Amino acid sequence: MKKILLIGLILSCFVFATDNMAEEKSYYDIDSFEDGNITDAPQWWTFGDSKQDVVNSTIYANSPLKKYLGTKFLQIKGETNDWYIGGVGAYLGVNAEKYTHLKLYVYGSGPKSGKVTIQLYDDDNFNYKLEQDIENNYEPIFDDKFEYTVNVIWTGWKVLIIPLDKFKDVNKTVGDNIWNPDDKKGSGGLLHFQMIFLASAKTGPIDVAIDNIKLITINE
Ligand SMILES: [Ca+2]
Ligand SMILES: [Ca+2]
Ligand SMILES: [Ca+2]
Ligand SMILES: [Ca+2]
Repeated sequence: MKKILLIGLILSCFVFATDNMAEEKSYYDIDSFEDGNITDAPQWWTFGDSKQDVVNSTIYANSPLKKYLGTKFLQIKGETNDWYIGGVGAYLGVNAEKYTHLKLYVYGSGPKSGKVTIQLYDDDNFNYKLEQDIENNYEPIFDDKFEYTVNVIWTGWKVLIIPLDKFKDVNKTVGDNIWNPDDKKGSGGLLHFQMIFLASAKTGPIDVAIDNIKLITINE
């Protein structure tokens, strides 16, 4: 009797543990900016002339999505006379095979808020590194680069859920041209996550904000 009870207990612990694990592993947090800076967890690098600040979300106290922003989010501003403004990127090195969508909150300040090109780089030569050609705009030498552009034309916060299969390989002569961010053969999976900030016209500003960047799994 004691033995049966013990087995029952072990079984229920196991079910509980696997349940918990399934929930925890159904998404991967890239950043929610709650730590108040972009130089830690993850350590974002920045480039170009865009100005990005972690801002207190109380300024959007009236937004229906405010409660999901936590206390802070990333605000992006800047301007250009030739489309490109700047960007941010982070090293992830994560096996992202099981994720199906990128989910993020994007704030728009009207029909000409700007554009965000999101870039994903997967490791195709199995070394956890993105080798870049510094003579050629830091393009990858061995690994794939996938892109998806969000044209921010709305006002207020919006939740975007972008299927990863909407990202297009943009370097057909480099990598294997397949989205395969797994850990097979020692691959580092999804190496870099980058966002490039652009104006909505050749000359103009960007005025957007971003929060709660996650990879998620949606079972269809
Ligand atoms: Ca936040
Ligand atoms: Ca590599
Ligand atoms: Ca490629
Ligand atoms: Ca690939």
